[in-house]
Amino acid sequence: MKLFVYHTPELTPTEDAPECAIAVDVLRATSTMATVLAAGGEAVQVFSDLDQLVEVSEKWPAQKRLRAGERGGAKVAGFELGNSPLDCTAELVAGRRLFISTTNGTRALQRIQDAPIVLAAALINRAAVVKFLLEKQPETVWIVGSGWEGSFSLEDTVCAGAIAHSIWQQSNSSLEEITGNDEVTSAIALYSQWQNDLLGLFHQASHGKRLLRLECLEDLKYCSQTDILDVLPIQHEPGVL
Ligand code: 3SL
Repeated sequence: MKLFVYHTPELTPTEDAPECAIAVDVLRATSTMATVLAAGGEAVQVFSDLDQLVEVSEKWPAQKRLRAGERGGAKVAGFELGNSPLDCTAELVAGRRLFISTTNGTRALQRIQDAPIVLAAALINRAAVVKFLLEKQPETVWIVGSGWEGSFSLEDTVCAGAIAHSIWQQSNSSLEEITGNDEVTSAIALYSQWQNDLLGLFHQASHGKRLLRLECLEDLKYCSQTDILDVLPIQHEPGVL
C-alpha cells in the first residue's frame, strides 16, 4: 500500500486515480459525517451547491431528512443544522438522511468521488479507517485534506499523519515502503509532535481560531479526540456515504 497526502483537493493529480481516496475535514465536515453515521443516520449526501441540496432533499420525505449547511462557519439560514457534530444526537439523526453542504469538506469529497473506494475520515474515526485499509490493502491511497479555500490546514494534515502513522505502526512495512510523497513524511512528523496535544494544535490553526471566534470551543474539543467512533463512512454512490 502506497500512501499519498494532498493538502487540498486542488493539489490532487488530475490524470492518475487511486484505488482508494479519503477526504479529511477534521474541522468539521468529516467529523460531523462520522458522528451522524455512528448515531444511526441513514446516509450522508454531500452537495457543493445549496440550491441543488434543497432541490434534491425536497424529494425526500420530510421526517426522514435533515438539512445541514455552513458558510464561513455559520449555519445556513432555514436549515435544521449547521456543521456542529455536537448537534447530531442519535435522537435527532437516527434513521434520517443528512443532506449537507460545507465550505471545503464537501468539495474535497466531490473531487475524489470517482475513485473506486471513497472514505471520509477524521481523528474521531481514524482507527476504523485504518482497520479498513489494513484489511483491504488498496494499492494506492490518497488522503486529501480539505484545507481552507485552497490553502493548507494544520488539522487535516495532522489527521492525515495520524492515519499514516497508524498504518506504518501496524503493518509490516517500512516508512519508505508506505510513503508515496513527501507530504506523508511531513504529516507523520506533525502528528508525532502534537499527538498528545491535538487540542493545543487546533488552537494554533487558523480555522481553529476562526471557530473559537464563533464560540465553538466544544466542537474543537470533540474533534480533537482520537479513535472514539467505530464508524467507516464509505461512499455507496457518488456523493452518498
Ligand atoms: O469548510 C468546511 O467544510 C467546514 O467544515 C468548515 S466549518 O468548520 O463548518 O466552519
